[in-house]
Amino acid sequence: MASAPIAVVTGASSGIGAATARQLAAAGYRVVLTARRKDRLEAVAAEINAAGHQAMAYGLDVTDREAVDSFATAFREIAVLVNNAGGALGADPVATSDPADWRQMYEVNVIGVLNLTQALLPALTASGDGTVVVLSSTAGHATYEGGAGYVAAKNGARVLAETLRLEIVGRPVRVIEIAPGMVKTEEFATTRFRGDTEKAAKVYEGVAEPLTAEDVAETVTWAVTRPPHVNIDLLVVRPRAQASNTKVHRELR
Ligand code: 8X3
Repeated sequence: MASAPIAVVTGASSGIGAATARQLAAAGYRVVLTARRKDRLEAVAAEINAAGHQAMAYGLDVTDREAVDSFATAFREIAVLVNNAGGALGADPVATSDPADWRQMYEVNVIGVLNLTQALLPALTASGDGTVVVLSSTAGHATYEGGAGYVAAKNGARVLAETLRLEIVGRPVRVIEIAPGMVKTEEFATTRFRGDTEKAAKVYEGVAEPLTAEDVAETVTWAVTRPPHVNIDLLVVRPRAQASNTKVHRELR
């Protein structure tokens, strides 16, 4: 019996990455979960295996090119790469934001995607039907006050996906961009505000139903499981309460 195709998911220790790993495993992929925090990663992988699916954990920092290259040598063929690792740091205006935050956001949201995609492209091609997913953001499509550093980085991720699709047309590899809007995960806003849970809570204040990590994982899994000739170029997904990055319906008392 042929073994199940491999799906690599970055940033898989929590949130959208963990939910995507769970759903791709349930869809029949052997999932390789990567993230920096090996203990959390192993817990998610163990949970997937306990459910009767196939998962393994690999501690990896997507910004460490040497580590990424060495990770890539373990695979001859990979069916799916989900570039999910990323995030925002700070929400300060251009006039006062910290260049170090901008650099770090560029490193993880853009160079991280570049590192994994470059390193795994040969194995994705060798699979005969490879898929690269880039989890960008609605921030990669329109700006908002206090968002410039993150918006610039997510625009970088979007441009990487669009350009790669042009450059590899004719090869058996799809490039899919999924751009989520407001998603309430354990960590996104808390990381952005450096542990300030009050500020983080404000992001979702009064919003009836922000998207969940599972909602986004479903869109990723749906896009990935279309027949190989169907390329979902871009899928923008927001909660019903969010009409644009800056037009959010809040029910405040
Ligand atoms: C997250 C969406 O609106 O916080 O990628 O930039 S937003």
